[in-house]
Amino acid sequence: LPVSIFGVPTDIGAAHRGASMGPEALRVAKFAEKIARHGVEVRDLGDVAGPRNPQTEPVEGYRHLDEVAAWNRAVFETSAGELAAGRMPIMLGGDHCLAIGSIAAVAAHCRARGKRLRLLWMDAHADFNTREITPSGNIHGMPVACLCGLGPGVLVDLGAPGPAIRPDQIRQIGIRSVDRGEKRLVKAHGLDIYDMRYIDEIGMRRVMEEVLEGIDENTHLHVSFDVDMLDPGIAPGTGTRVPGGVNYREAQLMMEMIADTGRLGSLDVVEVNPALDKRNATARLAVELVESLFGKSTLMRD
Ligand code: DIR
Ligand code: MN
Ligand code: MN
Ligand code: MN
Repeated sequence: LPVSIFGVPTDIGAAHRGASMGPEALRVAKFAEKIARHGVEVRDLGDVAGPRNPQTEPVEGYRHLDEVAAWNRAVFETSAGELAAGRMPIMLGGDHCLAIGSIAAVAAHCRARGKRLRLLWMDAHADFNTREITPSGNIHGMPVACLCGLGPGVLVDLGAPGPAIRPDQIRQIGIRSVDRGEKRLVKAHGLDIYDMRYIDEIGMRRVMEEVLEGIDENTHLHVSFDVDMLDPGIAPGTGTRVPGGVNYREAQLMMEMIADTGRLGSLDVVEVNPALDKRNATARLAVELVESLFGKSTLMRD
């Protein structure tokens, strides 16, 4: 599949400022050039536009809801356009609230074409908060809930009215920070969560086998990669660091096993915050991992 990358320079849904510089940090790390080395045609569409960050307090449980909705409408349109053109959209965030628009577009595309959607949510966080239970009001803690229909109409109904996806289409990996009310909610909705303890206990290889189980020729795989899934020791440049994350070898194995399926259809790379980074290390690591997602490996294996 030919690839279209586009930047979404905003931190509208996040706790810290600076993820708005993520797209440029990833470009400085040669995102497009490096994946092009692996035999894919890559086009950089530049950045999507949206409102500035007003830095206001949450209103009825949501911070910056109107602005988050505006950015997500723009993301939805861009992703939907690239999918319709037969290309693979790669969204460079920006904070994780933008995955609502990108995944709503993928879900609509899959529905129209009779494709099965599998969503791999790589994150330290479950991102399953709602206005009633959020400890922060930050919408980057809510995208999975919104995609499952738990959220405001302006975000839930972006593509078509009603939930964009069902919990059984989602696999979450790397999770180690779930808020109190959020724990109850993920349990109630039966989310499939491969948390760090599970990874420690059974190992990343077995985790990825389970996560990728049942994928066939008709499956569209969407990877939503929040770089805070990675251990902060190797990925310090992100706003909500949580100790005890996925290490370098585990992350490479994840990406290589996904590449082996040949079913990657779309990708988000989010929460890179160069203002908190050391020499752009986090963007550089993210690019290296995305190269593995596109088939970079040390040896020929077949
Ligand atoms: C926390 C932090 N769970 C919140 N969330 C996220 O504010 O809802 N950080 N997603 O990346
Ligand atoms: Mn996230
Ligand atoms: Mn996170
Ligand atoms: Mn919907």
